[in-house]
This record gives sequence, C-alpha cells and structure tokens, in this order.
Amino acid sequence: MMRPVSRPIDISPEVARALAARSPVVALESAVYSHGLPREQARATARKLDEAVRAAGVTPALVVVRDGSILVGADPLDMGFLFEPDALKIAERDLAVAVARGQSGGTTVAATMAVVAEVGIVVMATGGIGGVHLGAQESWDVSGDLHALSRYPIVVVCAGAKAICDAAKTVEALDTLGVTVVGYRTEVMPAFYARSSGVPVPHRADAPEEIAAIARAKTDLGHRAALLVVQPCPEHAALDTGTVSAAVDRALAEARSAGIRGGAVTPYLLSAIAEATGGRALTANLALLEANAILAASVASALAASVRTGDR
Ligand code: PSU
Ligand code: MN
Repeated sequence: MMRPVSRPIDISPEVARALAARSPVVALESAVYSHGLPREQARATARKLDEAVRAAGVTPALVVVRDGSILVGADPLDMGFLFEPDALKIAERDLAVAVARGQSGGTTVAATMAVVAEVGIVVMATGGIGGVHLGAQESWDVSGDLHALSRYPIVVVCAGAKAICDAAKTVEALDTLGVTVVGYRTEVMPAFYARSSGVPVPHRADAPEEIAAIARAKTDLGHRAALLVVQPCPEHAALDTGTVSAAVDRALAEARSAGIRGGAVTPYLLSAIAEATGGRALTANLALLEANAILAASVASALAASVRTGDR
C-alpha cells in the first residue's frame, strides 16, 4: 500500500510515519539491484540491507520506479519488476521521462538523492558512487552522481567511487563541486573492492556522531552540497589494489572492443570484473553494501538524536 504525498512520489506509510516522528530513515538506491548485481545476489542483498537497517532501529527506504511511480519505501521482497528486460537504470536525467512514460527501473545515486531530498530523507547508503571514469579524458564519462552530490544536502555513505573510476580525478571533481568528503576511519579514498586508492581525502571521522555533527553544521550554514562519507570495504572481504586494477584493466579493454557505451558501461564492467576475480569481487561488493547500510543507519540515528536534543 503506497499513498501519494507529493505528485509522482509515493511514500510508504511506514516511511511517512518515521519521517513525521522525526525518527531515523536511511534511503537505499536500486540501480545496484537492477543493473549492478546478478539477480539472485540482488534479491538476497536487498533483504539483507533491509534487515541490517532495521536491526539498528532505523527505517529503510528503498527507492525504485515502478510503472512511472517513484516509490520511497519499496518492499525488497517485491522487486521482480527490476529484473524485467525493459527495466531501466534511471539516473537523475531519466526520472521525469520514466514518470511521464510509465517506465520502471532502479534509481542511481543521483536519482535517489533527487527523490529523497524532495521528501525530507537526509541519509542514504550505496556501494559506490559514479565518478570520473578511467579514460574520461577521451570519453568525457563523468557520472551525474557528482553533479547531484553538489546540489542535494544528503549524507551519502559509500565505499568510494566504482572500481572503474579514477579515484584521484573523482576526488578532484568532488573538491571542485564543493562536496564535503569525509573518510570513515580512513585518510584515503577507498577503491571500492580494495580498501585504499592511495588518494588522500580531506577529512577523517571515527564515529557516527562526528559525521552527524558535520552534517548538522552544513545544514546550519545553509550548504546545499552533500556530505560524502567514504568507508573502506570490510577487511575480511576486501581485495588488494593490484588484483582490482588488473581486473578493471582487463574489463575495460573488453568493454572497449565490444563497443559498450554510456549507462551500459557500468553493468558490463561489473560483471566482467566479478568473473575475472572468480567471484571475490562480488563477495566484496556485498560486504561493503551491508557495511555502508549499517554505518548510514548509525549516522541517521546520531543525527536524529542530535536534532532532538539540540546538542552538537
Ligand atoms: N556502483 C556499483 N554498482 C552499481 C552502481 C555503482 O558497484 O550498480 C550504480 C549506482 O547506482 C551509481 C550508478 O549511482 O551506478 C552510477 O552510474 P553512472 O556511472 O552511469 O552514472
Ligand atoms: Mn556515465
């Protein structure tokens, strides 16, 4: 049962109640399910993230687009439509088209931010943001996630940019865009499957309360850009940097010779990398997704508590 709040956006009663009570909510994107993971892992991961957020006492809000309705608080057990052949990867630029045409699909980080900013959710989790792609000097492939991060005041928890991005260029672009980047218990930009890209990030925080305090200060200052929290993949599941870059190079060469372009690049490369690493990349991806959802839940709780008490 979804009821409309703001035109094409339907917010679930559970999420609406949590927002009205000012209790913590964590938004979750869905392009990672429709286009980032094999179907069975996607289903299992969606359930797992939902449970992990709930176990922290926080309300999960999975964002999807179904038949032109944007759902905030979608049921992770009912996502078959995301695996239909006509399901789209919906970036911010595509949202209005999907709504107008009654299309379905998973929302990218950018699209998810655009939606949740509209309904008052302030924290979201993802695996990796889109960034400046490797080879961007030729392709000009720079994710719309970066521009969205500059415009929506959301705390986004991720494991850095996708493995097929250039970490150094992505950190520079985030700087240009005024996005505050904070390493969670790290001083370097994670490299998605690997814990370090070797590229420094400007700030470090070691507790969710510190992140919440920075988020509050940004709000108090009237800043519109996002707070990007980068957390390394959990140690037990992480790959080493060399393994990742070899797999990425191989996948990129394959994609180039297969003539893959635009939004199709990411899904293609992710599956090629999973294959090249004998599934270890997939294990890392699942582990970091769960860790990010859990950290996002802690940040949302700390933020809700600090807003309630007025403490800094
Ligand atoms: N990282 C992953 N898998 C994914 C994505 C990121 O490991 O599927 C998705 C996210 O939804 C992200 C999107 O917002 O890819 C960015 O795509 P693009 O580079 O086309 O903007
Ligand atoms: Mn792109």
